[in-house]
Amino acid sequence: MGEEVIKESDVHQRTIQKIKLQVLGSKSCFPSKNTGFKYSPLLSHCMDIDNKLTLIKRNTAEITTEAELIALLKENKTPSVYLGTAITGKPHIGYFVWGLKLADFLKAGFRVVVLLADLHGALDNTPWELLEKRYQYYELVIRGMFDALGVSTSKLEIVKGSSFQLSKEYIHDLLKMATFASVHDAKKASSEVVKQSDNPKLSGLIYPLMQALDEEYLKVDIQYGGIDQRKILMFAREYLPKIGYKPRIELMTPLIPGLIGEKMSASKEDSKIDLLETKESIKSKVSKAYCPEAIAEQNGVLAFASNVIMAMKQDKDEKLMIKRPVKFGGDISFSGAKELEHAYLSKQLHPMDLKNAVIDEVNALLEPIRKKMEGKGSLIKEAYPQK
Ligand code: STL
Repeated sequence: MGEEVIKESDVHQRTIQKIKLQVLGSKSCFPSKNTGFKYSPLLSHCMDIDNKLTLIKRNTAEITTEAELIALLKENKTPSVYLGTAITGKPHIGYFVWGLKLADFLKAGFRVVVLLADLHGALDNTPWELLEKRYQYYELVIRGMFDALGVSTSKLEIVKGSSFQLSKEYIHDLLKMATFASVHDAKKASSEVVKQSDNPKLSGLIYPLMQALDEEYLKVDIQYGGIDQRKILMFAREYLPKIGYKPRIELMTPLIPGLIGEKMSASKEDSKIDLLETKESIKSKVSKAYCPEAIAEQNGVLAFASNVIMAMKQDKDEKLMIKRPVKFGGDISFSGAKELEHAYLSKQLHPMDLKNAVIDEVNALLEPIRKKMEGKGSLIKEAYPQK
């Protein structure tokens, strides 16, 4: 009775605040001022296991298993994690969600690997002749995204799938796993990730086997992916041990809705904003987006504002400023996702004002990526010839 009810998200926020205080108040951790909450390798030494766990767990949908994660953090070594993305369509702003989570892992002292899975792209119907150019495009744009996040890419390993997936050992293990995995299980595993058709190719069945092997060959403790990867991650957990390798921890974050109220997908133009979208096009797509007043479900504009914009602002101790005419309540600012969501759901913030703020924020966020791609017009044309 009378006790303050503390929500899990508040606990996370308080822990982050506590970490910031610990770190900023400690000379041994931060020799210089003005570091904000950046990704100092020293930072992880100052964090105890509880704080690391809180950071890693924030905004996750599932961890299989949390007990294994805790045990990993307790082992006194540098743990490692990887996220894979297949070279398919074009990277979009949904990638910022995993970029932020990888930044959390870096802060917690992990070795972080980003796998750019070119062969998986081909297995999922990216034309073979475009694969190399698309890979080059992905690599540049994803480096630009980490610039935008303030994460130095020197702290990450960016690995090309085909650089190790064609080794004798890997192919041997792939064939070995194929003698254990049933067609039924491989089909089920890839059903939400690989494009489906009436006459499915064999490649879609090879895809999950290779993704499982990647965990072993990248020598990581954790595979991280969106919750849409769940079946494939569970397949990896089941099948790696069958060929004598240890199962890895699988960690998933929720997907944010696209702009037209469905899953953000590379194949639906209006549902997503490319990492190289122009200012005019961002304005047009966000203006048209599904963003009903006071409703959070399927609201991609609010979801991006909460999960990406507010998360980044909060880590930098900044507020989101929204400009409004005096007749609509005047300028308003928000310190965190919860504050923003509360104002939106209680109609203190109108969709139009949220959209305008998101247009400006996304535009500013993508600027470092545009810079990175300056003078790369011919690469873009070769990677995406029809456009
Ligand atoms: C997609 C979309 C997406 C993630 C992936 C693919 C992941 C692919 C992958 C491939 C190999 C791995 C791990 C992940 O080892 O959001 O089309």
